[in-house]
Amino acid sequence: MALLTKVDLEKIDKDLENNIKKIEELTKMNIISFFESIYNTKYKKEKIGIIPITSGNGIIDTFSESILYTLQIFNMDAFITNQTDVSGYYEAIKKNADIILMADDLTYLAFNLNNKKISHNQQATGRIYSEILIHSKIKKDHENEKEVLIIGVGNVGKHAIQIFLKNDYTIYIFDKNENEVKKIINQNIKIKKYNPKLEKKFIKIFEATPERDTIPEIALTSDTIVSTPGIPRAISKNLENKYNIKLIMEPLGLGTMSMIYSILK
Ligand code: PYL
Ligand code: MG
Repeated sequence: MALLTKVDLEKIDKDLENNIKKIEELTKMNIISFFESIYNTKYKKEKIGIIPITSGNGIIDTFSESILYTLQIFNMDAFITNQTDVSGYYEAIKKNADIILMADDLTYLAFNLNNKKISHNQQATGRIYSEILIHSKIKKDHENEKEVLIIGVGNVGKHAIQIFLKNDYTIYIFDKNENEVKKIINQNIKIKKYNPKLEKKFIKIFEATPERDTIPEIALTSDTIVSTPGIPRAISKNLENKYNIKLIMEPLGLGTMSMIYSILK
């Protein structure tokens, strides 16, 4: 999985502000109500401890601070431990954290000590970016509302497929890894291999790959909504402008909020 860099996180305040506004416009819901409705949970002042972890590639500059910033704009009671790793864990427990947030290079988790619920960033990210597309109100006359193009069927894309299947979508998938695509389309009749040559248009596109510009122009229409946690960006600025794409793309905050709401009571 691609590791975030300080550069990816440097505009997280603007990114969160812009994406929250777009999500509220698309879903016609207040963002908090949107999160609550997905998991049927409510935030009740749980104390959240963020623990910097030095393993593997080590601490990512502003990673913990970006998480703290996100939780604070949602008025959550959060803190970053002064210590890292095991000492940081000890410090968080001594400071009565109800929820622990920490990430090494493979796993970014949220754990609720009270109800023992745990969430994984890849699952929570696949969930939130899919739900945004599912709950987007679009113009009536679109025949293919319950169709989605999913580009990238890695760990995040795989979770997205499950969410769309649960919502009875027809899913077109594309990935460089042909074997992976074959395995997945054999799972379910509602999952089809995307073929750009058919020049099919999509109003809903989900992308989660570590490559840039992965969305083919031929799939775009003027109303297309692109929902992507993928870094670098899945669609160029000029295509975004040319088709007036509604782009939901933010590096860490939305996935973090999804993790938190998934483990509340
Ligand atoms: C959770 C992000 C989303 C995309 N890639 C994932 C990533 O970069 N994971 C690595 C996170 C390492 C954090 C570091 C720290 O600062 O505590 N151990
Ligand atoms: Mg990408």
